[in-house]
Amino acid sequence: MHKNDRTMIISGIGVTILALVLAFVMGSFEVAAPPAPPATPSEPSIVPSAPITQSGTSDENTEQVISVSLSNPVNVTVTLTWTDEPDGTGCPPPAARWVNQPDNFGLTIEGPGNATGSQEPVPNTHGQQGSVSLSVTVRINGTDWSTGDGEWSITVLCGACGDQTKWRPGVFGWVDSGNAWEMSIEYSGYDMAAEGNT
Ligand SMILES: [Ca+2]
Ligand SMILES: [Ca+2]
Repeated sequence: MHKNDRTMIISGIGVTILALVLAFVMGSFEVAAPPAPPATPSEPSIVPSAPITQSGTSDENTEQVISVSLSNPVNVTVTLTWTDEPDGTGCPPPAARWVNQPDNFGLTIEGPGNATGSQEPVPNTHGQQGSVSLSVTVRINGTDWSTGDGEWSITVLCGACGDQTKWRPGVFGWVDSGNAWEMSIEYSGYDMAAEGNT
């Protein structure tokens, strides 16, 4: 090899090394970023669900369990209403001599996620609709938004249901056996479908 050729090769290698050094210094070489940690699941939005209604009739001093399936609930409110019969209903006339004593109703709720609550029976105001309401909140387990999903048990507590009694003390009463009620179950739940978590 001619001396000049060797010189040119050595010079070329030198220029290449210098270019690499300059490229490194100028940032042309990028060091690969460390892998990002797994993203924490974001909390899905909470949306109200259509109320669920139930109706029934209870005997005095009994409990009646209602089972319902709720979809990823967070807050659940159950409202029970009842209307006692007018004074004198089903009694010997004159109706005006009879007074229908109040009926007593309460509630218990038991669901997944330690969602429990109870409300002792309370009486309706004489001649008016009775109502009792109970709310519970699901204790979400970490980021398990479906903690409260599944079957819930709601118990109707029917307490003392006052009879039709005569206005005059000491006179026999007339059994009030009409203990019908209406139930509304309202809740808000995680919108899992919108988050693509189904
Ligand atoms: Ca009644
Ligand atoms: Ca009554």
